[in-house]
This record gives sequence, C-alpha cells and structure tokens, in this order.
Amino acid sequence: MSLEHDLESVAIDIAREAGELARKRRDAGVAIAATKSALADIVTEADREVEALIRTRLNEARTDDGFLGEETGAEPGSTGVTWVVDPIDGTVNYAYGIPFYSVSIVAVRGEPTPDAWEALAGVVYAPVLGELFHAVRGEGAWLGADRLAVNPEVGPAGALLGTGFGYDPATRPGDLELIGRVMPGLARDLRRGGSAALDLSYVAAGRLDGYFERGLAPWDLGAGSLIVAEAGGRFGRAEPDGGPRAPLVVAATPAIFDRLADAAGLR
Ligand code: LIP
Repeated sequence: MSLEHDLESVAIDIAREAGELARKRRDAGVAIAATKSALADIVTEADREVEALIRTRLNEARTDDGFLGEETGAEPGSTGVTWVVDPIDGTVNYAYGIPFYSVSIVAVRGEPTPDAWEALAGVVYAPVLGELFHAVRGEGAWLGADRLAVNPEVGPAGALLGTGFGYDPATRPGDLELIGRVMPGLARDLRRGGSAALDLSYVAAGRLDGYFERGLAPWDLGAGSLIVAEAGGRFGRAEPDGGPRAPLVVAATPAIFDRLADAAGLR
C-alpha cells in the first residue's frame, strides 16, 4: 500500500471512532468548557476529549508524525508528515444539537500551513448523517465508495453557494458586505451550514456550486480543500485585497470559480 493510501486508511479508522465518540457525548448532553477568540467561539468538553482520542490513535499508528489540532495546538514530528485536525468542525451546531458537524483529519507533507503544505490524504466524517468524505492526492474524491465530482455547469437560475461568518462580531459588517458583492448576478441562493469541512465536501459532491468564507483556520479547511480538488473543483485562499484581514477561502466548480473569486475579491 502506498504511503498516501496508508495515511487515508489510518484517517478513516480514527475519524469513525472519533465521530462515534462525539455523537455519544452529544446524546449524553454537551458541556461548554470555555470560550476562545470571542463569546461565540466555544469549545465543549467533547471537542477536547475527541481531539485527545485522535492524538492518541495517531500516536499509536504514526508515532513520529507531527500534529496540529484546533484545541491542543502544534507538535512537530520527524517524518515530514503532519496531521491537521479539527475534532468537531461545526462546534456551535454540535452544542445546539444540529447534526451538521464533522470530524476533519488531513495528513500533509511540508510546513503545516495551507499555503505551503502538500495535502496527501484527508477525511471529513459526519457521524449523525453517516457520511464519510475522503480523498487521496491524485486518486479522486469519494463519499463512501461513490466517486465524487463537482457540478460541471451551473443552471440559468444561478449558483447555490455556501458561506459562513466569523465568531468575532466585528467581522460581521465585512461578511455582509462580501455577501452583497457576491450574490447579485451570481447566486440563486445561499446556504450557511456551519461546518466548513462539510461545506467544502458538499462542493465536491455537487451539493453546492461554490463556497466562500473569511477567517477559516487550517484545520477547518485542510481535509475539505483536498476533497474539493480531487473532485475536480478549484480552491483558492488569499488575503483579500492584499490587506491584513482574515484570509478569504473560495472553492467552486470551475464553471464559476473565476467569477466567484473575482466577486469575492480573492484576486
Ligand atoms: C467553524 C467553521 C464554520 C465557520 C465557523 C467556525 P469550528 O469551525 O466550520 O464554517 O463559519 O465560524 O470557524 O469552530 O466549528 O471548528
């Protein structure tokens, strides 16, 4: 088995176990452990417990790899491979009992930053929805055993787009201004799912024509960006307008990527 397929197999097994733990904890009731960057940026005890499980399993399976997790930060490794992990992406959905949340795990080579890494294998698992999206670099993207492909074209009514908002209320005016730039002339409607990893996977599955959001962390987008690319989609990330604001992510079918990127100010 190639390195990439071995990494994918490890990620799938761990994502399934982690997702089932998250679901079990959710059913038992969720405790908010703390807030982070803003009042809305919560972390639950389950986030911490699930990430601890993922770290333990990765250490068992790939002892000398590096790790970068939303809740426990970075630990360098010696193999050149780093695991970038969001234990529960869609934490607010999770806290409210909304099933649109996922475990996101990606193995990358090189510096673990989105602009520098080479994503090798990624998994996004939604335990309540029972859907496991996965991809290996150069080998396509899958939902379970079904091959994924982005929509080849967008209908005359316009594009169905996903988006999201940062936790900091100060970003709200910019987020709303961004929507005002993107929707006219391009979108038939918007969906705000609340899990970037699933939003990106939905682009790969053709359930969304495109997605854009400012302020995503590496663990939010790591696995989903590989899944989009391997499904024939395009993915871009940059400081909008060259300014110091939160980086903008755009992902879409090639049929509208350039128009969406231009309207969003990616280039
Ligand atoms: C979330 C993203 C979502 C974004 C939220 C938050 P978390 O990640 O998946 O797309 O809109 O602000 O960043 O915090 O649930 O891991």
